Amino acid sequence: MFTKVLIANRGEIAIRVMRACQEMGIATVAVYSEIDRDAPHVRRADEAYLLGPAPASESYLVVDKIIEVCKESGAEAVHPGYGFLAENANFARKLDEAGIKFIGPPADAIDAMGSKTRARELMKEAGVPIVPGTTDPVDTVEDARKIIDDSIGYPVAIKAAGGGGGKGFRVALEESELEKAFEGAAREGEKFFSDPTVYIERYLPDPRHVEVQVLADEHGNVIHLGERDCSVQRRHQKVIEESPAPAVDEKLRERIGKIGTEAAKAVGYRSAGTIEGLLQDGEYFFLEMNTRVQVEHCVTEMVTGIDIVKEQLRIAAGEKLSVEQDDVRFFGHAIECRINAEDASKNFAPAPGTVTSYKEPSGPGVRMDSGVEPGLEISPMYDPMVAKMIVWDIDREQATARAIRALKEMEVGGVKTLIPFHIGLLGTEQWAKGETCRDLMEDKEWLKQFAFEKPPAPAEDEEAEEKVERSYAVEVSGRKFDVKVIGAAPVGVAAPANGAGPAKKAPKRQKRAGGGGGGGGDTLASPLQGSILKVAVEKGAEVDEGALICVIEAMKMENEITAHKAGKVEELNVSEGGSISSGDTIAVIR
Ligand code: MV4
Repeated sequence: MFTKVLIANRGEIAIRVMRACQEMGIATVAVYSEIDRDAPHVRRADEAYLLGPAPASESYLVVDKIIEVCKESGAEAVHPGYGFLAENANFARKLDEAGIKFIGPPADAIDAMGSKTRARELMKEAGVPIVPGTTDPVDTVEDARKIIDDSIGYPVAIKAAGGGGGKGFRVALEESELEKAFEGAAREGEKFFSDPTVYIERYLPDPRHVEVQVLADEHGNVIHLGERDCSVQRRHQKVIEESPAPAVDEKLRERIGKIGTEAAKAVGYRSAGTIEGLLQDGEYFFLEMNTRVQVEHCVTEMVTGIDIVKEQLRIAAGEKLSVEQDDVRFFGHAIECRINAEDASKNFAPAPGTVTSYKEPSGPGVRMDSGVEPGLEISPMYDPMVAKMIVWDIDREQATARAIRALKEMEVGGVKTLIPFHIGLLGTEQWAKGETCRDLMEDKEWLKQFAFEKPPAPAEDEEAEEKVERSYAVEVSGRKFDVKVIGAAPVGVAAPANGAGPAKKAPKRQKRAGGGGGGGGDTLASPLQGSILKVAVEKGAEVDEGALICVIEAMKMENEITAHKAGKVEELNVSEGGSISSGDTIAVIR
């Protein structure tokens, strides 16, 4: 087994992987972007390294930088999580060339399944049922019209070959809608995957989204862990997933499971993967394969007791699967609710912001996978998922009741989340009957009830305010170290905006002291010694509390210094390129 693994991801999935590593005695290496310096996944790892600026294209997606960190830290393998580089065959190949194990499938399997047309062709050859339609790309609208008239018939789904998960997916119910659908899918394919190629499927009017989890090792063992139903979606993104699927009985489970293992064998698969499909009137059709661990893998873990991430680690290390098909048992029912920072009443619009308070539910049968804590910003730069709540109980009805109970225990302050939506949806008759709930997800009037009057109130955090222990993150040659500074908090000292939790409370403390007539209430002093990289305001400017004043570089780390209060910048003692000592006055704000 590996001794050290790098996790090339952030948030809840990075933490999920680290938990598995820790239980297996594997040391963990985190990577992070500049805005994630103080993120929970960074603190949880044994070591952490800076990748670059906040945009993923400059940090979490930089292949060479991640390989460099592997070499520097001595990590023998990389777990990509989901998203980012998880389905990037080039990344898998480059790791291979560098002698580092990719904890995922072979690059060729990623390629084969990445092209949805090639995947359909391969599956057809392997005898896996696909949604009727083309396996070759369709070049023009005229070609499409002919193919549909000759064989498929309306309605049709036009899908981008490079797509997946609903990106580049359009529907044409009749011929008059074809041109618009074709061009829309091609445009989206070009935008998201640099590939305008599209293919055509018969559009199924009301299918269920049913997928099967597979595991394959390099010793020829391929097993399935049953199915998940992910029919509750918005904008083609899943919001609730469950296992077992309400519409699947034991016989169908066996059939779908076999489709899954056959599909995996057909591409020489290894690691954990998911075969997604549509179920309509008892007929099951292959849709696409996700060659990664998925967000919703947890519901399968809850009903089988098998730790999918640990199996991935074993497989990548060349070991055998820890279970055989006959050992796999399904017990009870699990439901996952994605707690996104979104406003269900506004067409599920992302609602990024700072999480001011955070309380997780607990009690019997509740699992929380999350990467947030109070003070953390849900950045518009990344996925808006705050947490996943997974519950287990003996049957669907009781699991539903447990989910609603747990959702009511949960509190997320500062940002709008899907918590009220989940409570509402799980309480409907449609959900109780095991319907797809598509009518509800598209019902604007019904969704209106989940509007927030105002953003959830920030919580008072008096206890933290009293703390005089301050944690700083320092980076030495790009590697992160946590330094604890213990003592009385100096009055009027600015907190670096990206410093650790308690330090952020400094402005509040300072306000109090100022109120007591202690002077210095207007003075923003430097918390550290360093050089001025950037000055963001001019003398005389009106600033809001928290506005960026300047950036101080210290120990190779950029520290954003923000206004400790709102007001006018009456004095400004910093200039770009200059240096500053700890305690020096940066600005006076009145
Ligand atoms: C379909 C479909 C109907 N016919 N393909 C693709 C991505 C996935 N997220 C949803 N996808 C669909 N593909 C054909 N040929 C309908 C959907 C679909 C869906 C399927 C099952 C349950 C809920 C759904 C919500 C939206 C779209």
